[in-house]
Amino acid sequence: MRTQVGIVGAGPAGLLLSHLLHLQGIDSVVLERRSESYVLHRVRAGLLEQGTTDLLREAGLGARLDREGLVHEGVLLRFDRATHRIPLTEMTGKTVTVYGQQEVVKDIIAARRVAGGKVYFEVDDVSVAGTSGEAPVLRAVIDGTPVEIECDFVAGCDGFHGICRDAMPAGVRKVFEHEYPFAWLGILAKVAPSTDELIYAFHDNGFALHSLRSPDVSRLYLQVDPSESIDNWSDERIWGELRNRLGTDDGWTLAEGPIFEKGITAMRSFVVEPMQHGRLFLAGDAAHIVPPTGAKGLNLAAADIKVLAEAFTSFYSRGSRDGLDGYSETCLRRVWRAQDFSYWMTSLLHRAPEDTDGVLARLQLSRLRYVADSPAAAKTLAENYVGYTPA
Ligand code: RFL
Ligand code: PHB
Repeated sequence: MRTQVGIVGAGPAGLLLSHLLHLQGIDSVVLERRSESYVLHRVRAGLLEQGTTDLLREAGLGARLDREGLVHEGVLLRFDRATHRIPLTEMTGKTVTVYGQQEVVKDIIAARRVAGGKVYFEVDDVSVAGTSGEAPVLRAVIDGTPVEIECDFVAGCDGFHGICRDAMPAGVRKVFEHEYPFAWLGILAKVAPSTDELIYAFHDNGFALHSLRSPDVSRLYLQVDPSESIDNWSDERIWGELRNRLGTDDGWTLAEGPIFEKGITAMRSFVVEPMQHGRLFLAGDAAHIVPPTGAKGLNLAAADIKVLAEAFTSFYSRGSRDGLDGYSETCLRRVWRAQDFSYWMTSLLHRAPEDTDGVLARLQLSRLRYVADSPAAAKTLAENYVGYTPA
């Protein structure tokens, strides 16, 4: 087999890249380890920046997004049992949209099918070779048959646990990593959201987030210890803790319903530099992980892919290597901005286990009051939350 761009991973990054390349007449092959059903049902992100929804729309992927996506013009901070609204759109002119990551993935897979795109699921033993030279090769086992795919370029879109990052020579890559002393317990529940806008709550027992997926599905999260087992969290305990951490003095109540999905996710910040070597380009979670508090992971993946698709387009249409050569530097500026914002949001809202004398909690409360009171401080949160493109 031969293709122009060999893509490892059919998450949002890999699928979007293959779709954008197709629109420019560039051939690609996507190799995915998991089944199509697994990829379609993996519950993850939910909040899309305007830059991401604009990109999806421009790529012809906006029809269902425009019908079903919930457009938000503000976000709520809750602390001291009161609510404070940050008017995102008033402050930045931009909106954010609630639309589940698996819906984005579903829309792109459908578009790839219509176009006869080559997306292979349940592919085993993917390996990458020759990316330092002129003729990279992807090897894999498809339907029990070993295959070799000659490529002009390889895009490593295989997430945090993928194999492409390690295909970069060890002497070339540098990893930056920070682990947090907490994790998120996330649920999906069949109940109408008790809020129109996302609520980020700071509480003595820890952080809580009320998000949503649709008019009748709520998505909620609780800060827990990273060693926690989901078996210790009955539905009653989860709702009790959510009621407690999200509680207010103004009569607001949290509607409860059947929980149909729950899981615990560790939190880390991770960046590999550079994001490219030779003919190998890393994008999305393969190159960087952010803690979910800033809702940046999927949006960063989409931003990488926009830059990479444009770089391949100018290479194939005009023979220019400038975009490809500048890929890592362009992406890393946005990645580090998002890392800083995600770290800041995480530190603002989570209870630190080491804070035994309450000094940190008092500093956090002071910072939260400042963000709620000062338009300058609120605007800093707002312009990063809706997606900031560094100069
Ligand atoms: P993915 O989605 O992990 O896809 C990588 C794909 O590569 C496949 N793969 C392989 N295929 C072949 N051979 C191999 N050896 C392979 N190894 C791996 C995998 O099976 C997979 O299909 O990475 P991608 O495409 O870079 O997308 C990144 C996003 O998924 C991620 O950043 C977001 O989900 C992060 N995130 C959020 N991001 C947001 O922008 N907004 C949010 O509100 C938000 N909330 C979240 C989140 C992530 C969460 N979790 C569970 C980590 C909330 C949570 C709880
Ligand atoms: C989600 O809806 O899953 C979500 C929203 C905002 C975040 C993280 C996750 O910051």
